[in-house]
Amino acid sequence: MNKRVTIDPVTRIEGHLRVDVEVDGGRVKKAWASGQMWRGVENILIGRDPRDAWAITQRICGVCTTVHAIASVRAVENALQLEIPVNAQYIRNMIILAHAVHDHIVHFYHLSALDWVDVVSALKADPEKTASLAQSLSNWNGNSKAEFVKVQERLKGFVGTGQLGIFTNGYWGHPAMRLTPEVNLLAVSHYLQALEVQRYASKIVAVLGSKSPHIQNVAVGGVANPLSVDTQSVLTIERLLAIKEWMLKLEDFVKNVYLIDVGAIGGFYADWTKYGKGITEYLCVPDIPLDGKGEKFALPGGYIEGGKLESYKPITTFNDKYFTDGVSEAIKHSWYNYSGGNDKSLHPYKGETTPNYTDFQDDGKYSWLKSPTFYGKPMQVGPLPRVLNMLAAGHEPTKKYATAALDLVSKVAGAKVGVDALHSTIGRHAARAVGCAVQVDELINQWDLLLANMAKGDLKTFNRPVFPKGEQMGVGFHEAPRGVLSHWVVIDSGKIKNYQCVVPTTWNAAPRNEKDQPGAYEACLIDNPVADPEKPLEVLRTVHSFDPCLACAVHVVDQEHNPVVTVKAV
Ligand code: NFE
Ligand code: MG
Repeated sequence: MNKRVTIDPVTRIEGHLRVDVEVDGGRVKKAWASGQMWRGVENILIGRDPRDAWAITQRICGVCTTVHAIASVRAVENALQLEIPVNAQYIRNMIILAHAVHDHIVHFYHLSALDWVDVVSALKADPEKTASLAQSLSNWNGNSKAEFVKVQERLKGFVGTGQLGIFTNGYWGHPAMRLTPEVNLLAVSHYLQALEVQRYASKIVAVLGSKSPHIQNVAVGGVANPLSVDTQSVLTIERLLAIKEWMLKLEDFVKNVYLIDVGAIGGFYADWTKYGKGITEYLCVPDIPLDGKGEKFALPGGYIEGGKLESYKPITTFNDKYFTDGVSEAIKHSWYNYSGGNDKSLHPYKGETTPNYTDFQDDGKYSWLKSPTFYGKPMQVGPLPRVLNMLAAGHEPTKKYATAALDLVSKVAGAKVGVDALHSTIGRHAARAVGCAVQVDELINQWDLLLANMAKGDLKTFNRPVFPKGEQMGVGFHEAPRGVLSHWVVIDSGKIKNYQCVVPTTWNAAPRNEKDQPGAYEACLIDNPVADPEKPLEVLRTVHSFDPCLACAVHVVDQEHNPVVTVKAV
């Protein structure tokens, strides 16, 4: 018998997401993803100075706080064909990478691990056994028996008072929870350690970006950090050395804890390589530009068709028309109208943002998200597309970390697990950790590049933009933590005429498009198991594996239409 399950709101994400599934025979047969709050940042930008857009668009989100600033300045620079000093590129790159590392650590441990880790079960663990297991996998200095005893005591304190604090309301004891008490204790300990470690990434962003969350140092034309080797008031060698130390702490944690935990948990949950595949059209953009123009990148990107790595088609520069021409957004199932008809799909330079709320209609309009497509097809974006594209491009560091992660999964699972297993719910977590290891190495590399360039006497960080009369169009893309982010700006004589943000979570959490094809969340949920419709943990596993950010996806709260949230798990 068909059962409808509505999860509203989905928690441990950013923003307001509703997910509906129809379950039959313990499996998901149909799914809907719905953005439940309207934002309209794009409309706020009309008529403004393009040099201010980065500060406004950055307020789209409090999670990926830096990414809209970066995409925005890149869009305006692209419209002006303005080159920026390479030092500015290195400083922006360090901010981007530190932010990404932060985002991934927090997502795995604090937003999603509790879908897989039973906190209450950790009370039954033998800390000695946890220590010997942990030490067999990694030489991280937080893996001592004393540490695990301490964490277990803390947990007993929580549970003894009946107050689980941050651990309240998990699906503890759910039949889909499969880890031993020892592994659960290990994971809970690393959850708490990760809270400490993530601060180092935020400190890097704060020092380089002058503030975190929401950096203050970018400018159309570069960055506002004056570099100097001999005054205290600017970005000095002393500060840069402090940053380097924090980078090394992050490197230690990512390689010796995060990557290992994902490999081990992936091995214990090897059956989850069978679920969550869905859309295998994988889009990723190149990032970490190594020159002032955006023609050379440290991390490759492109498009993979139907999951076949050999179909990889690279996106090569900030001006690559292959990317620019391919993107379009539909609203047939979204709470908007298009002046030319709601069955149309519009290129972002011609994009429209006109709200039309109807309530939730299964076969009609049901989301505030638009449906982006690349050459007419819905895409999956994010950590998995990123890693697969980098593998397809022959990126050596990605190969190294992907091999290490899959070898560990195979060892724990007791069976060979290959790249194919990545096209799945648990594979998305593994890919995020692999990408994070690549990013932490590149973070350190960008520091080296900046210092080497400063040593040559180049301290330049800003080229002044000049806005000509007439119309210019530009796109700024960025491989944000959740995937492909692009900002599209049309400038008319120094003022913004149109602005569209096409955001990672919009790609992934999109409703059906103009051809009624489902978005990535919707497609990935099909055939997902659901043991107990009252506690749809397995649905949350697949949705959380994308790290949803609905604040980004539906970019100003509409006071009039703010819908009442109903929580029901039927
Ligand atoms: Ni608000 Fe974001 C990222 C952007 S969203 S978190 O990464 O852009 O999908
Ligand atoms: Mg948009």
